[in-house]
Amino acid sequence: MSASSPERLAPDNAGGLMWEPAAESLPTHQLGELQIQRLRTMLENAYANVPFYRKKLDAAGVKPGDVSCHGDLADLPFTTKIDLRDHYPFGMFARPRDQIVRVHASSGTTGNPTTVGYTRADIDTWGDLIARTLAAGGVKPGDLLQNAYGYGLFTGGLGLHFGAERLGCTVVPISGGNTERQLKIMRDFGATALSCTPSYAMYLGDAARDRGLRPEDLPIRVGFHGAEPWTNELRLQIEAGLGIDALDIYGLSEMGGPGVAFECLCKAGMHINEDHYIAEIIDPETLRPLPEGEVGELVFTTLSREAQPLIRYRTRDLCSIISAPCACGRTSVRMSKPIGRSDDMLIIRGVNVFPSQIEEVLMSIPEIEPHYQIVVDRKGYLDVIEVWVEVGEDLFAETMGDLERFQRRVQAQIYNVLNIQAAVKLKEPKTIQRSEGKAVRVVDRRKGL
Ligand code: DLL
Repeated sequence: MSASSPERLAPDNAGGLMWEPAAESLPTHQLGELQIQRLRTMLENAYANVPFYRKKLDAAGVKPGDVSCHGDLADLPFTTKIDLRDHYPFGMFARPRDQIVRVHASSGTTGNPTTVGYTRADIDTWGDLIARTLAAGGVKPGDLLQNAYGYGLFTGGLGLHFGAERLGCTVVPISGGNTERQLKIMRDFGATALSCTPSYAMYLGDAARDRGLRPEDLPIRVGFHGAEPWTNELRLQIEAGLGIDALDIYGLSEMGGPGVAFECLCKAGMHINEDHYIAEIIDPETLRPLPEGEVGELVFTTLSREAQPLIRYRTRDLCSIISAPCACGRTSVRMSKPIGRSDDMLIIRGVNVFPSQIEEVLMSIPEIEPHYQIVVDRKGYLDVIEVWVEVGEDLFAETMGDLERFQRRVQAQIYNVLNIQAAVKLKEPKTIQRSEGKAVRVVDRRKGL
């Protein structure tokens, strides 16, 4: 793919643009053929270069060449986060290290994070998929994207960044936080597009209002929000607060990051980039594919990733697939907003947190008893997390100052491991409710998600 040239951009039927018009509006039967062709190449890559997949495919009795239609997908083995963790850091790579130009990572289950590798071609493809995402919101060269996703191992910051550069708009790598500066830069530089989590977009809107700024005082026109679940009600509030079209974008580190699916200006579900990912919906209990339109667990198979092909990766996100044609003219199926997860992963301000990670930190501190509770709530539009921990008699007999110091130590330890600011509340011995069955470790008071 060549880099940015405005001629590539063609209008869609919804007021946005298509970055790769031919690919984005490919007739369904051609798309299906392309998927099967790419699936076979991908399976050959996985079979030849990833010992884990060779073993798995041999055990399933499937050779890459056996796959000739979408129905054959069901014969392929699943991949889970645990598989990635077991092959940490680079055991799932299908290319030697001298061809890997970037590594990202996401917080995983207890212990190791999951790593994601990219070849040069993978980075270019990722850039194209993000360029599609931004173009669908009408962004083009001359626009200025204020990228307030976090930069670093998280895929949001650099993912949006490279895609914006590929599209040819101006990108401001401001990263997250520092609201005062965000609002100043937005107005001084004339940002026309914003990318950040939906909760931060809401927060920015409120902060602008508190400073007497009206939506029409802010130059931004469109926002690209994802990395955490959000509702259509929140969309309306973000749109009113900032005076923008707020679009949903979806992705996960294991699939390369954002750029897996995106909304067009019809705002009627997220278009899955089906020429690069095959999506299935399965029943998380029986693992059988579900009929179209039913809510189940989303499973993705990568079609073009060289460095890290993944077969039937279980995202744990629960949603449904919409295959009715979209008015924008794109031919890909869409996914509904994820309505929950089939595991216990919490998403706190865009950061993935497994309760087991918190438990591990707590249990490494001898003064803490094995009784704790994680309370997640929403203050205004931001998630807050409290960790209630029971401490032993000895500690409770200490002075107030000692207790506060201890509390800060636990908070710092949680921050070091999970990168989240949790308020630690120390509880007297035997005050956290005991359970007769499964312990209720997590109390999620956020509504509507
Ligand atoms: O959150 C990638 C991303 C960055 C997506 C920026 C969009 C924008 P992870 O940190 O690996 O990757 O988290 C992936 O976040 O399995 C979902 O549970 C959740 N998630 C991501 N996007 C959405 C969304 C990035 N639009 C996990 N709606 C996924 C709901 C989302 N949940």
